[in-house]
Amino acid sequence: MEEILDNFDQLCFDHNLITIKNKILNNERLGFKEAEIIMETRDLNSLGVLAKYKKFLKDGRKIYFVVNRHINPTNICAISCKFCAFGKTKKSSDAYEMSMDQILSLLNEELKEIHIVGGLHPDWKFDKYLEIIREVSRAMPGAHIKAFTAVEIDWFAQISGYSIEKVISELMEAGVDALPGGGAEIFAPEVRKKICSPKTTGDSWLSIHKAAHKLGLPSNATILYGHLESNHDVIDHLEKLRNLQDETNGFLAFIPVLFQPYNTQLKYVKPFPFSYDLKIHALSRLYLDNFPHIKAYWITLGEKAAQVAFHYGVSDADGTIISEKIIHDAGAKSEVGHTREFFVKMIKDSGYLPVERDALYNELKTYD
Ligand code: V47
Repeated sequence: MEEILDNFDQLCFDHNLITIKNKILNNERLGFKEAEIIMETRDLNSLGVLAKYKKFLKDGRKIYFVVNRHINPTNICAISCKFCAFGKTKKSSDAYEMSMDQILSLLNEELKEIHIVGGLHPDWKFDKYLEIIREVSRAMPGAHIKAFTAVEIDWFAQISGYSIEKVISELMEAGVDALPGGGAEIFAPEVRKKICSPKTTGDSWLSIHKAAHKLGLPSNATILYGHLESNHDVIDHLEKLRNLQDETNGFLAFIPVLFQPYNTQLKYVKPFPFSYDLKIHALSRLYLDNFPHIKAYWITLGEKAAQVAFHYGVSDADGTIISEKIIHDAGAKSEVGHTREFFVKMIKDSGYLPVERDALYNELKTYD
């Protein structure tokens, strides 16, 4: 594997990256200073080589994907976050609530992962959410259910009076197999206050995932980037996740989510250059050395940019999704879903080996 780095020093024109390369070759952990160098470098290709090297050590040429579907049972939300275009009040003409029949009609035998998240409905009881999980689980014994962000779990604890641990245990009993990574946004309190002040704090998000891991429930983590954050905020976010992962080893994947401004109260935010997306993905791979996977979330990146991100440390392409709403309400330009065949071609066309997986990264099929 070292041969990937054979000519690194000759080709690299940011000499600070050579120090980082030596640390990576010696399997030494990167610190805050090295992360800053990564975020400031102009030698993107050399950075990509380092992230690709780290990815290859873990998975070789494999890029994973899953046949999955997103279900958002309601967009009615008791809180309003400035970055979000999905949440609606009950009175809004765009508000919706899905019936159980509508939810169940979205399922089919092909699905291996069902991702369920939605608004914090002001009238729904915790039992209603449990019932959704029970019914989906009953209808889909061959699929994993990845449901409810830490923000929803915090809400369920408030409306039920249960502890976080009791809420998580009830969800697991109903059929939840993993927690999605949403709601992490950015942990830095000052920026979090500006983009989503009513939301669960960063510390609570972390403690809910810690509780889930302790109860044996794996989860993902995200960062929402491309709004008001600084490089320091990004690195601090990764540092907190790396520390928690050292403690629990419960995270499966990290997902950088690029902010989409349309229809949000942050539409004045100027777009960042594409180099910033690539740096975030490469830094995630290199800094989160204890996370099994980094995802390219093609919904926010766009399909072509996601293919480029495969060369910047990414090992997972998420999946078919079929019908994405949350990010498309905020103007995402990607398709709302894709077929299995699309992923096989997309991954092969980028020079990688497509591996179909389930929600827990068990390998189902390799497409040679
Ligand atoms: O946390 C909302 C994001 C997230 C916007 O765990 C926005 O496998 C960009 O968590 N621009 C939910 N993002 C998505 C999410 C996720 C996605 C894919 C896979 C997994 C996983 C998790 O959606 C929220 C928030 O960060 N979001 N509005 C917006 N305007």
